Amino acid sequence: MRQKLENIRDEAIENISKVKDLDQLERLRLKYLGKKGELTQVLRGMGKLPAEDRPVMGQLANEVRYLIEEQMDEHKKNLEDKLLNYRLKLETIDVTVPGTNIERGNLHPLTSVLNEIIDIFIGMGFEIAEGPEVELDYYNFEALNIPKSHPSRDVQDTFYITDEILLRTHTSPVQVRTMEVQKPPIKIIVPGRVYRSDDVDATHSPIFHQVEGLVVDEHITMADLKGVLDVFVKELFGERTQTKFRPHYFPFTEPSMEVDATCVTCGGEGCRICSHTGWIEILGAGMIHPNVLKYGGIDSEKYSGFAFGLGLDRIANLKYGIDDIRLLYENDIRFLKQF
Ligand code: 2NM
Repeated sequence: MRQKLENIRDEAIENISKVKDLDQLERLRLKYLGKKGELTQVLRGMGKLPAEDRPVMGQLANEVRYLIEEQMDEHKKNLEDKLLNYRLKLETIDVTVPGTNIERGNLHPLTSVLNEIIDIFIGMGFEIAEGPEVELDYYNFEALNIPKSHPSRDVQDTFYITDEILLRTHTSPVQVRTMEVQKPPIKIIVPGRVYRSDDVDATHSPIFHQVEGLVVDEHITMADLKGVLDVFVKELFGERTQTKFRPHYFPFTEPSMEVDATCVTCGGEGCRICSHTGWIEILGAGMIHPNVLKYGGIDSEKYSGFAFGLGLDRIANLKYGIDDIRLLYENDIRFLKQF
């Protein structure tokens, strides 16, 4: 029996030292120390020994058991340490590695300028109105007092879809639609995309953007028009900017005028941008023609109003020093990133 115990002890120690993982170790534990394990079997056979041999063998068996357990515990701890170190190494994060740059986008220059313009008019109590880009001839021309023979109705300028349907050439039809459904006081601006059949060059694009405004109430005069537009121009281009109102003609306003501002580039000294005049044309405006008020269902005896319009693309180009409208539509990221 002593020989058996010593064999088990030596074999177990030898096997334990070769174990590579915790599963293997557990299998060895069962092999020697489990219910049907080799050492357990030997202990069971202890009863067949002569009584005087039992204490010695019992002690030896306990020593072997203790030794095997000790070896296993120690080996287990080694394996666990190795596993932990391996995991820690795998999960190492080098916080000094440079991060990847996330590029930040920016608004299109047309969007930035439109946002600025909207803020200015919101500050003066205006609301934003919008309407369809595919429009009826009636709203685009007829209701704006533009007679059938007027040059701006020429098929050369307008994209017609049918005889009665077209792509709007300005945002004014939205003003008429608003008058139809809203009683004065009306105080709106209408930003939007408009279409004209122009050949593309540095200053023309068949698609461009307008912001138009409309104010209708009792006792509205040209003083209101001048006041609102002067404040607008000063807020957009700077407090020192001056305005000049020049007589003009539009079919939908009477009287009509164009509004110039002192040149944003030279401050009025005269430069290439303002063709050495010191002035730059910014807006068209006028007192709404009584016929247009009537088309909008508004009593022109009781109410009066003014309207104005500007080309957003031109204003954006002036503000940002862009010299070609085509750049606004090419979506070249190298260009757009600059604003
Ligand atoms: C302009 C210039 C002057 C204008 C007029 C109207 C309406 F619908 F009330 F008659 N809307 N927009 C207007 C007036 C537009 O753009 C250069």
